[in-house]
Amino acid sequence: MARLVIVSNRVPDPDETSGPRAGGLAVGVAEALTPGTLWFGWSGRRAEKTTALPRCIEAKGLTYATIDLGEAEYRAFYLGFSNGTLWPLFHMMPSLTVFDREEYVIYREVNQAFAAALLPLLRPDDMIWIHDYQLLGVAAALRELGVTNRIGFFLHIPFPAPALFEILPPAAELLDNMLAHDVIGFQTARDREHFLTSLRALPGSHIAADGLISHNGRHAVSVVTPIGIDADAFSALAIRAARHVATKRMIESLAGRALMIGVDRLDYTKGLPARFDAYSRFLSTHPEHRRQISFLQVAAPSREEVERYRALREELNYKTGEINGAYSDFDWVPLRYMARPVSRTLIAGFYRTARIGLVTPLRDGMNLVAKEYVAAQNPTDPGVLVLSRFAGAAAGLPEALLVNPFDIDAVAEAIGTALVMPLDERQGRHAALLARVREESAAAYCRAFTARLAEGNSVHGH
Ligand code: GDG
Repeated sequence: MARLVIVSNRVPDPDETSGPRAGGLAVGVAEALTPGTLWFGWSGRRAEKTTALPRCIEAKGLTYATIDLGEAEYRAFYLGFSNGTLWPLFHMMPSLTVFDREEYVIYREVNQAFAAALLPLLRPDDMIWIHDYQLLGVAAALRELGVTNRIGFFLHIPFPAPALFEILPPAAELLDNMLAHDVIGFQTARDREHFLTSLRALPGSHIAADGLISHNGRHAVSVVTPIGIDADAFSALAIRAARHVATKRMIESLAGRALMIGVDRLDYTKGLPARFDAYSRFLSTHPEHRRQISFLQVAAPSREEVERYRALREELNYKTGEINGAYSDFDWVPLRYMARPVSRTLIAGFYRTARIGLVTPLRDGMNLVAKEYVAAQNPTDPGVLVLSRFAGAAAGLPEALLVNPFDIDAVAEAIGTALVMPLDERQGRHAALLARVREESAAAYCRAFTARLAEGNSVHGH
């Protein structure tokens, strides 16, 4: 068996005993980490200059190889082009997108530095699997260095509609870079279609009837391999967590009221201000339900050095004050807002306690919170998932209450519908959703992608 080499922007710290930090990638690729796997990427640390030699740590049968980013590279590559340009644009928010040519130059250089640092660790038959938007140019840089291994790429976030993608000044170069991979994976059929439509406009590229992409003498295939979770393990965690003293305290504090929960990184793509507005609309239009519900929003801060994220945090502080100021009673607080990370065990226990899971991103590659919420439910008395149509997860979870997160009234109505949904309907929807979450799992994702990557020369033999 060829060794698998995973390349991602952040490599988790193997010493972190508290489990993965807030963020979906580590949850999804965990299944691919069979003994011997090498995981390469940024340590999360900053140094004066980007390090050329990776630091290797062996832990639990895996090798973690990391480099530190220079301060200037951190600003231009990570905060700048990755999270100030690609992140908002790929989530189809052009008005939040800024472009700075110098930042892009440094993005390219950091991608080259990743490739150069990885090169000495590579063996001839390694299968390389690169992850996400920060690293679009690593494969092209590896090819420049003479690497002929199989290289795959998976995009965790949406691929934007072509009319938005073309806004990006280096759009053509990035597409060209993507074609240095043998396999290019997306979360949904829509993302792949957006990519292929953009590709059709790229001079010199050709897409055959069977989907094989040809460009400058190279071949690639595009695949749809939606990411998932280990549903049975998460469900076991939720059952254990339900017996935890903190979960019991949570249930006690509800005093018989229904819990509604949201869990997100504090990110403007997650639609939190609109979600708070929808809850406020629900409270104003459904006075009869006012004291029957408590909404807990956990929002783990991320990318705090990006100005837009700070502004979002302030906006949510303000809206929380508004809602609680207008509707609280001396013995009831409608909105509990925690702008800090909470342990994975507690989150699992809270999901299981919650009658409603509110997952309303404006745009999301997949959204694993939706799947975790489903897996955590008690099948005999399950809660209801309210899910944005614009999360990749919606494509595979049609039995959720699907909403347009921009439509505040519709989300408010869905909260009302979920709150009074009869038991048999909840059970029916949940059984169907759970079957899908178990099927579209992390293991299935890793298996499907690595199988395509391993197909090797048969792809070239088309
Ligand atoms: C990207 C794409 C795609 C959240 N808060 C806490 C916490 N979390 C955990 C959740 C979940 C994960 O973080 C978030 O995953 P998502 O998938 O919802 O979102 P992103 O981080 O934006 O992930 C996304 C994903 O990549 C995988 O491809 O689905 O579309 O944007 O597991 O439970 N975990 C803990 N404390 C928190 O406060 N412990």
